[in-house]
Formats: sequence, C-alpha cells, structure tokens
Amino acid sequence: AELRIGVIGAGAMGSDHIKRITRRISGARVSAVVEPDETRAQTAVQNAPGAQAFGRIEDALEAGAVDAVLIATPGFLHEAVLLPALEAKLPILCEKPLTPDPESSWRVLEAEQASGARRIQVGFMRRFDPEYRQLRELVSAGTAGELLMVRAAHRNASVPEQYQQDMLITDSVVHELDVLPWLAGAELRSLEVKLPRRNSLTPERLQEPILVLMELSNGVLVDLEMNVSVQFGYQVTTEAVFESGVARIGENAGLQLWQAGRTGTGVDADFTTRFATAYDEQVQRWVDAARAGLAGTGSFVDGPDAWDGYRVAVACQQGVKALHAPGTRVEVELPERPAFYR
Ligand code: ISE
Repeated sequence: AELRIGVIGAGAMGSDHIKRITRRISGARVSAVVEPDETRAQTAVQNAPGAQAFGRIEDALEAGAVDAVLIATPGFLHEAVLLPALEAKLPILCEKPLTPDPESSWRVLEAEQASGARRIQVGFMRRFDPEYRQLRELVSAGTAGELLMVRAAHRNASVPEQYQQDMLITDSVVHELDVLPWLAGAELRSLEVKLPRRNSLTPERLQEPILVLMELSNGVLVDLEMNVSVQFGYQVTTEAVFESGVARIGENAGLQLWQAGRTGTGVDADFTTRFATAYDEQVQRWVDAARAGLAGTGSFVDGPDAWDGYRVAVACQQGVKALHAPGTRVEVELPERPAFYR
C-alpha cells in the first residue's frame, strides 16, 4: 500500500519535502500536514492533494491519518514530536539534528528501544549525495592508498536572522560531524576551533568564518572552513588526501562557460539545489524501508539512525565548547553503543 506520510512542520524544509513527496517519490503521498500556523498549513495542504491539516501531531495520530512521519520542525521541537510518534510505533524520518543536546537525544534512544525496533532515520542527507558516496568508496577500496587528511569547506551565501553563533556548529558543522567520520570509516576523537580574521560582511552578532580541526580515531586529520557570509552562493567542497592520490568533490555545479577570455562554472544558491539528488534519494530509500518494515521485515530505516543522531549531538556539544575556547583541543567521548544499535 502507498505510505501515508504526515509532514510535521511546514516551514522551508517541510515545504520542500512536501513537494518532493508529491512530485518525485514513488510509493508514498502526503496525507497530513501538522503545522500550528494556519496560513502556512493551508499553503502546504494546497501543494499536496488529499492532505489534511492538523495543529498538533496528537490529533493526526488520533485521526489515524498517517502511516509514517517526516519531522521538519526546528530542532528544539523534535523531542516533543518523536516521543508520541515512537509511542505509536511509526517509521520516522527526522531532519537534523535528532535533538539539540545529548541528554534529550539519549531520552529518544531509550524511547526507541522501548518501542522494540529502530524506527528513526536521521536526515543527514549528505550520505546520499552521489559524490560523497563515490569518495567513500574510494576510501574503502584503498586504490589511492590510505586516507591521510581531509580539507573541507562549507560555505553559505548568507544566513537568516534567527541564526546565532552556536549554530555555526549545531546547524552547519553538524553535517560534517556526521558525514566526515562516515566517509573516513572512523570515529571523531577531538575538535578544536580557530578564529581567522572576521569577515566584515557577516552580521554583527556573528564571529566567522571559523576553522574547525578534527582528529579521527584512525589518525586522519580534518580541517574545515565554516563560512556563512560568502555572498556569491552555496559551496560545499571536500579534498581528500590519500597516500598516492588526491580527490575533490563539490566543485562543479552545472554549466561551464568560456567567454571573453575567462572560464566559469555555475554556483548553487543554497542546499536545496546542491543536495537535491541526496534529498530525493534519502526520502525514497526511507519510504521503501518504511513500507517494507510495515509489511513485516521489522526494519524501518535505511540510512543514519538514532545512534548517529546521538553521536552527533555529543559532537555538537563538544564543538560548541571548542567554539567558545578557541585554540583548545576538546575531546569527544561516547558511552558504549547499546547492543540495540549494533
Ligand atoms: C542549514 O540548516 C543546513 O542544514 C544546510 O545544509 C547548511 O549548509 C546550513 O549552514 C544550515 O544552516
């Protein structure tokens, strides 16, 4: 049967997912939109034929309107939605972060274990980007030798008004905290932040760009430039230095133009275009896993799970400490991974 998805939160990301599910994903439709803001809810429902609007997730659950939920509210509201959805034993795709801090993420892990199965997939969509996948294969195949260093840059044209200093880590670097250890096949061991010269074009409340140094458990060192006021567009690049080769991803977006003695390539405006394929792939894989799970396989996720969400919440907490103590190496330690997540 078609998977009836309740999309929770109809802001920028929720609306993007509603369009995606309605136009590009097979085997699923949006059956409910949960959004307290009525104007937003109405606009969202118009984009999803047959969908009903609800003010609270509890009402959508009581009405029996959904088989699965996609959570796209701001991160600090995730726990309040995750708990009733787990209670109802629904498959869940939760946008990053799982929750904003390790304590609340741990409560979510406990609730998921009590529900008897892994039902939460976390929206670290870069793992579905074709270029990151190719690079990961190069790492594991070893054909260019061992991976030694990673030099990464994560650049946004600008950020919205509600973006605060700590969000450099918790909203932006959060992606690298997930994807780079995944890419390198290792765990994050420590973080350090250094502050270069401040960009005078960044909003008054921000001190950035920042340079983040990470040590991984296999000895790989990462340097990441996090930069949210580059003005020209969106760019996420990664250079992987191997023993006998170097690979780069994220550099070409669309048309290359040679004109008037110069050459140039297109630039993405934001993450919805740069990672469009990754978002589509992520949602399709989750829909397929959720349907198979509901049909009886008992396995509801095909991608980063709640343990990954927890591990990154710990990394973010330590990353914020590093951000507030420039030049200090801050260690990252995880409790033992519960058997449930092995
Ligand atoms: C935003 O929330 C994202 O997830 C984007 O991928 C990231 O580039 C941006 O910095 C974040 O604010």
